[in-house]
Amino acid sequence: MSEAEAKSAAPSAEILEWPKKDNRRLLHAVYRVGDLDRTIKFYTEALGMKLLRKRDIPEEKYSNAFLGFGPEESHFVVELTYNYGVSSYDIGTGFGHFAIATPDVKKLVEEVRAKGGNVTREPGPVKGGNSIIAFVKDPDGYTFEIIQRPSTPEPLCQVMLRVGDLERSIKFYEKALGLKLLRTIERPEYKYNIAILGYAEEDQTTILELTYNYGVTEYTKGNAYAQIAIGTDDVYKSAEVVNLVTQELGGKITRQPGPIPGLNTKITSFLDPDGWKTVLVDNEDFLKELQ
Ligand SMILES: N[C@@H](CCC(=O)N[C@@H](CS)C(=O)NCC(=O)O)C(=O)O
Repeated sequence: MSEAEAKSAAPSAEILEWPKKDNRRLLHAVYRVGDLDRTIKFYTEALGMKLLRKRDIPEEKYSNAFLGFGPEESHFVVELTYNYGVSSYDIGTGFGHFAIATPDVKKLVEEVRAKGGNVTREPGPVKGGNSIIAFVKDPDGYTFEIIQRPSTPEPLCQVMLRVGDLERSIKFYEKALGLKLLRTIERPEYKYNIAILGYAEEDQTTILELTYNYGVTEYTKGNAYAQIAIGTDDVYKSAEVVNLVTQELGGKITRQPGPIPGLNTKITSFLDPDGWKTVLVDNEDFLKELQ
């Protein structure tokens, strides 16, 4: 490398270190539901979540409800969106599931069944592995995987999305977001591989599970699932990094960093190479919103 090249490479090399130094956490997953009360009832009565807050924005004709297993200051939660008058959505083929960890999968599945929930896969060892899992569907058709684990600080433990090129996605999420690759699972007998990415250990925090099915490079996104939000101490620096990484690996910034009009919370948002959306939210502004 010539001296001039070294000089021009230096700023981007330095900025690329930012996501690893930043104070990051998965904050919430945002998606649309056809009836807020119906979903709140199912999540609180069958899945054991708490209703944390609700807000109605009549000028924009939508309402939100936030649910999870603990306060938003320290837990990952779901942010449900109800758009006035829209009672159903297309989930598409790319969205996989949310997951709930529980010490007793059978017991939780029986509670889901007792509340009229739809159990799509009975409790038992995962095909090709040992962990005990089950699948249930919520009233809108979103899948929840129920995973048997000892008691954990974060029962809402995964968001699973399907991707078309696992290596590309791993690189993207490591570089653009500073997520750590915690482990990979290869199940050639079932023709899929998985990457588990997180900011802390899998039994302590919510992780992003990316699934690659052999030979499948594209999925439909539907209009139901929206995005994951992640906290950052600096949306501007974070957006600079994402911008550099999208030039190498694909994806694009869909909202330049800055305050949201009216709310003043600073955010930036972008699509990954598969088109999955992430929003980076200023940590301090987010805490102010909660007060
Ligand atoms: N083709 C599957 C690949 C992922 C997969 O199979 N995941 C495991 C859980 S890690 C599963 O759903 N196993 C089904 C079972 O054990 O019944 C997909 O795209 O969802």
